[in-house]
Amino acid sequence: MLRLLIVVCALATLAQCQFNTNMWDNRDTMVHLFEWKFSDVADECERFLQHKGYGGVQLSPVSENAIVDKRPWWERYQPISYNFGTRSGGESEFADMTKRCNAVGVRIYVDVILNHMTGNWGQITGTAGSTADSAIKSYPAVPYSAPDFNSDCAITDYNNAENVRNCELVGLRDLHQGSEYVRGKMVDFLNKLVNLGVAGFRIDAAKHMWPGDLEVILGRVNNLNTDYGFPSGARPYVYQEVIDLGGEGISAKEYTHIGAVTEFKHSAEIGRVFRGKDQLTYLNNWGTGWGFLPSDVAFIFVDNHDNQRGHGAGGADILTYKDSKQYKMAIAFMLAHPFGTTRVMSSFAFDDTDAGPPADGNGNIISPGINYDDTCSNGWVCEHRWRQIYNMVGFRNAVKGTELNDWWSNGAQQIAFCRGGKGFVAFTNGGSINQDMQTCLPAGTYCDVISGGLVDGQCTGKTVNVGDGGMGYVSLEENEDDGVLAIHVNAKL
Ligand code: AAO
Repeated sequence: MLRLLIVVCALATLAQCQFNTNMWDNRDTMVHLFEWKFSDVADECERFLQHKGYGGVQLSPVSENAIVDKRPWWERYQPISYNFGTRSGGESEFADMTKRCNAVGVRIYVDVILNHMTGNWGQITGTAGSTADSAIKSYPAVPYSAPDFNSDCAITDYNNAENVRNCELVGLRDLHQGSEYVRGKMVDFLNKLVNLGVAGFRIDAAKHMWPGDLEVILGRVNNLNTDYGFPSGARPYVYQEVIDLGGEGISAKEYTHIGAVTEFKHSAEIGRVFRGKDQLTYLNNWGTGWGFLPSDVAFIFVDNHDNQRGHGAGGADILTYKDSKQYKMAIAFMLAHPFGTTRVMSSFAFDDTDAGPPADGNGNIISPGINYDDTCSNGWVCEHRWRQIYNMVGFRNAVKGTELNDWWSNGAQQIAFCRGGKGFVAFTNGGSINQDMQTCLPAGTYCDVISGGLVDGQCTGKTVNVGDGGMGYVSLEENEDDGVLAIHVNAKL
């Protein structure tokens, strides 16, 4: 399907070719380093992400935001200008990061806020020193003034597309993307990022903008900067945040011709299933069979920075680092399955759902510390450094380009499947598996990358002996730390 899209793109205008993630061929997954500083992201690309096969990083918003009392994480979703200068760093740190990450094959994706500016707080100051009078919608550092905005009606009816797109989301000053002047400012901002080496954008609150306006704005953005290793003519990857769990006036499908779209049904359903509220056996038609968007436009995740803390959509079934066994199983399934473009969440620990990232007394973000066993300290959870998660990123890379085959299930809470002749995975969410199974792999001994991993040629976890014909004895006990076993061609002894 992606190949078809590329052909269609080649025939159509360049503006429509925003579906390719621009990752290196042997990589497939991005990680959201939520609230990380640019200098820490750069270090992480070099010391960890490249070695584990991560293909990219999603940053928190990079444009200057209003400073909000007590420094909640969500202040970053209130832009006051398009200048650099947030708690993650300024332009020089950003430029150093894109240079260093691209050099080791890790792409950078920026979360851009085009829908709105700040809430109505009256006179405000931003993280890079700009000031604004949000009461009269005056943002001199762009500059924007009242005529650049829609009226101050509130979003009250998600069944009414006009209300959702022309009114204010939680009181945030709502920009009018139909205006040529406003479009120009946005294109300049996006081009500044492209020039500095980014590979694409998350479009925040895309649902609250008219698809026709977004199409024009994104269509005017330059091709990616070849100085950072992108082929000439490459378009920025675009994934639009459109929450569509069904039953509202706006559908995700209105945006799929522009780029990929966040598939929140995936997040909601995978949480429900791995919490045991559904049977794994029903995952046999995972994807469009569950009402999701087509694979090539579906941008998927188990949790995101909103729904891990009760914002956004998905409700109480969303799995997070707080339910670690089920969470790791859901992520393993997402990464083992061919469906969608995947993102792994990397969080800071929180109890208070408003709390910002680990910071010192002056509000400066504290860097994650790195422990001897690869995990993080200083309040950072670093799910992307959990062995079961990064090893499944490696699994996804190893099986890239294959389909799912040889589906097996016990008719209830146990499943297994192959990815071509390159990988095999088994799951149990109830009962033990102890039997011969078709792994589809060439004969040999394989290291289970969940209970351990291949370290200096030695397997630190369980092994599976595969005989001629692909059969191997699989043992996965109900009471093991993780309800998953995964083997692949790059972890053969
Ligand atoms: C903050 C304060 C506000 C204050 C405001 C202005 O919290 O009290 O009024 O500042 O000063 C983030 C935070 C917000 C924060 C904002 C600005 O989450 O709390 O407001 O920064 O600082 C909608 C949007 C979606 C949005 C999501 C949070 O459609 O775009 O709300 N996500 C993005 C970002 C997010 C950010 C913003 C947008 C703003 O990811 O971090 O906000 O830049 C329904 C609709 C959804 C809607 C939800 C929540 O969902 O379908 O479109 O999301 O409601 O309002 C079931 C349904 C599901 C439904 C859900 C919740 O699951 O199936 O459809 O229930 O009812």
